[in-house]
Amino acid sequence: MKKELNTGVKSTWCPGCNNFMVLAGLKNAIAKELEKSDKDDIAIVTGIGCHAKLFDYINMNGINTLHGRVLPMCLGIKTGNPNLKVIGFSGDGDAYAEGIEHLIHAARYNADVKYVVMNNQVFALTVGQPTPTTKLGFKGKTNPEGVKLSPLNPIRIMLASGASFVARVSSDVKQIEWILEEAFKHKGFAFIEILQSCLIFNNINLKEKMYLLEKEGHNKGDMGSAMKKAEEFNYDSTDKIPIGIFYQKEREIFEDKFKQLKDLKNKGISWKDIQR
Ligand SMILES: Cc1ncc(C[n+]2csc(CCOP(=O)(O)OP(=O)(O)O)c2C)c(N)n1
Repeated sequence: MKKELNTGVKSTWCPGCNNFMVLAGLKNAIAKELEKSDKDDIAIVTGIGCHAKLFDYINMNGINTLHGRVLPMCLGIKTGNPNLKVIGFSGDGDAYAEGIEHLIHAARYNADVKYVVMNNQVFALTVGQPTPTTKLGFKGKTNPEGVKLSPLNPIRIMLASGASFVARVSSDVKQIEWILEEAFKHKGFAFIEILQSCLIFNNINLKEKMYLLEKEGHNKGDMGSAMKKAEEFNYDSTDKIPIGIFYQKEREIFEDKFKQLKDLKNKGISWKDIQR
């Protein structure tokens, strides 16, 4: 099953890049999903950046789209065929700079789309400019005085925007596999942030500051507690970093609000029918 997912394309990620962990976790999760679903009934979308090369290294249908436009593309695929399982991948620049407006509305719409942000806290492919989640003081060639603006807290933004599943994990293969499985089980928009480092432009070890929300008895059905947990880490590496599921509560999905989409869904249309 897993072999089917290989493309044989030579990777241009740096040796040891955390993106390899994401690819491995994704392949494991997809291989499990393929025990229940047909490969042609899953679509992936990536944006522009190092993360986006994922598209070349996994043999699946989908679209490698424009910078910041992963979510509109996911929503387009979903409304074209609501029976497809749709997973989008962005970098933090892609998601929180170029794509931030789409992110807020995607959470509000609550279509059954899974969205993964590979957050290395830097624009990596364009060699190290700060993104909206780069920590204060971070210095690079384009900002020699260091970042002066406080980072966004995307977990809080997602909670406030109505996302029905909000999670963060580290770039650990097992964690990624686990959270993707949980997200597939969830009916609605699932936001997952993978907090990782960029070995070249932002090489920081955040793992030792991380702790699992589940182990601390966090109630993921409670918005107030989720907000409090989200505030513990404001993208400054001095903080404690909660990982796991902050919030999960199912509510009516976008596709069920419109008769046309409901009818398409009930028809059980598959990718193969569209190709004919
Ligand atoms: C509209 C637009 N603006 C800027 C760029 C230039 N650009 C290409 S890749 C990139 C950085 C991507 O960073 P991020 O989304 O964080 O992904 P990473 O490379 O870190 O995985 C930028 C700014 C672009 N291609 N399109």
